[in-house]
Amino acid sequence: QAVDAAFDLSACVREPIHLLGGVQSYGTLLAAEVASGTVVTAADNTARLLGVEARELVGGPVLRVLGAPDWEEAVALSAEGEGAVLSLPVTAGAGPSPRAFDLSVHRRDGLLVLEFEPGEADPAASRDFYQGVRRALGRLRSAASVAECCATAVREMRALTGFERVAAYRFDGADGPGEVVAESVADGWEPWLGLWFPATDIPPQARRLYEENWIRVIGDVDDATARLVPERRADTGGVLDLSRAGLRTVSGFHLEYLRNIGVRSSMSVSVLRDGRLWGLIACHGADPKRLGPEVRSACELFGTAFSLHLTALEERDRADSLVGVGGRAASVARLLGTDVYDSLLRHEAEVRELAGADGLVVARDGQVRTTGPAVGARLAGELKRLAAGLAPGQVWATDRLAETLEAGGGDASAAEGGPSGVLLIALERGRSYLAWTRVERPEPRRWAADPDRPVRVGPRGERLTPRGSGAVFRSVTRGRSLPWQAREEHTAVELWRLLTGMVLRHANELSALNE
Ligand code: BLA
Repeated sequence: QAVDAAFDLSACVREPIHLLGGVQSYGTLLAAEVASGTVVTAADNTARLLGVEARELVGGPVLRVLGAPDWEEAVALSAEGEGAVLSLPVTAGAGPSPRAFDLSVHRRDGLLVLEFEPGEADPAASRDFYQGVRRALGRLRSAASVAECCATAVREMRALTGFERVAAYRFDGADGPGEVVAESVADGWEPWLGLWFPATDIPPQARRLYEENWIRVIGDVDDATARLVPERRADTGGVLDLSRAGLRTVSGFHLEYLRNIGVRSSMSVSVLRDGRLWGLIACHGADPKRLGPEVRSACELFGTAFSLHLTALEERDRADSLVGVGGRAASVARLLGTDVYDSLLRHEAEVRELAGADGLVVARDGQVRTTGPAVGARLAGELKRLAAGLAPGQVWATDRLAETLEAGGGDASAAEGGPSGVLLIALERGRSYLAWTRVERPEPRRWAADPDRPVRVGPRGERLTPRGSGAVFRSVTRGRSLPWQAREEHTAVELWRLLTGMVLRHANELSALNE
């Protein structure tokens, strides 16, 4: 029987997942000094795969298990730069029967990291796979909308890899929760489309790592990790950084997570927008699964193509939405008189409608006039402070005012009872601003787990609560308005430009009269 207690989620956030000191045991790893070829660290399963015990390899020459030409090629390939992972087929191992391996190499902390994976026996299979990737890329390119692009990506990725579930998972904010926005799933697996998952499912250090390294494969959640020997380098005392290693062992929390949802193997590929993590293509297998370096790098390439196409489609939608913005802003500006601040309020319905807002705030020299949702004195103070940090014509927008104020060190309680969304534009520097406001729009969400209790503590320690549609938990997200679109932000800038022009013209006319 579960004894419910608070679990310290900060343990997840602090776990150094790039320094876990082990690799997945279907392959093995050596790290050697580049100049001398002396082995500094080896995984404790080298005896099985390379024919020599790890502790015998450490301190000796890497040439004991790898031919000199292969070692030289590995050194040359990895000279591209720290981090780049390249692979080559080799025959390696001591003793009478060396074996074929796919060797992946990269440099880290002055060492050459060598990862050996038992080689692909069938070259025809890898040729077919290459054809498959080309076809998948072609289909991706012809997707005409963001939704179609996501649907194509999951379908093609599943066909290529044979995973039972492939989901496009999109984050709401860099460290926020996320939603399954597209899915391709085998018969008999519960559908996850539209489900939200708690932010804690993927802690921040994992998200940062996934921005750097775009793919990870977990071949078998029940694998006994091969530990690195020695665990700490004799010279530096540090643990080998496995951020770029394809065989990197993963967090025990995450392995339990996968077991909890009945998954035996997994792969995820980063989806990036402007260098930041937009989301992941997450894949689950019912059985252990090995994907060699060639297949991994093809999946990574596919992920990159998906990221780029998605960005291009979003940019195109954004550009389309900006058509006509200038004209609409101009027709409203024509209504306004030279008494700009008064006439903005006289025509408040038209001005408000420009940005699809529920209210307006017009402020100048401490005089604040409002329509729509209430803006109290404290909120007006916060808005004034924010506007003072902007150059004239610069916009600031949020669809979650309290949260944004709090994150910026402001007074979140100032937002209570007022608008949830604000689109603010500075007019005269430090003197005046115009803001559009929106009311809260509560958003119902279906969660795959209780976001307030992702982990429970029972008699045998903490356990991740199961995920999935069997555990659906409903919530309503509060404190948000409809998000502001690029079109609306652009409209605000256009209006500012027109107002500035009007004021300048008027000033010129006045000075002409006075001459
Ligand atoms: C990692 N969590 C991950 C990863 C995914 C998820 C995709 C990347 C690793 C992989 O490819 O398997 C979560 N998987 C999901 C989600 C979906 C999915 C949301 O398919 C939805 C479609 N996880 C927890 C808690 C902790 C935690 C409470 O739920 C901490 C106690 C940790 N998750 C955790 C860690 C990693 C992780 C540490 C990093 C694993 C690693 O790369 O080493």
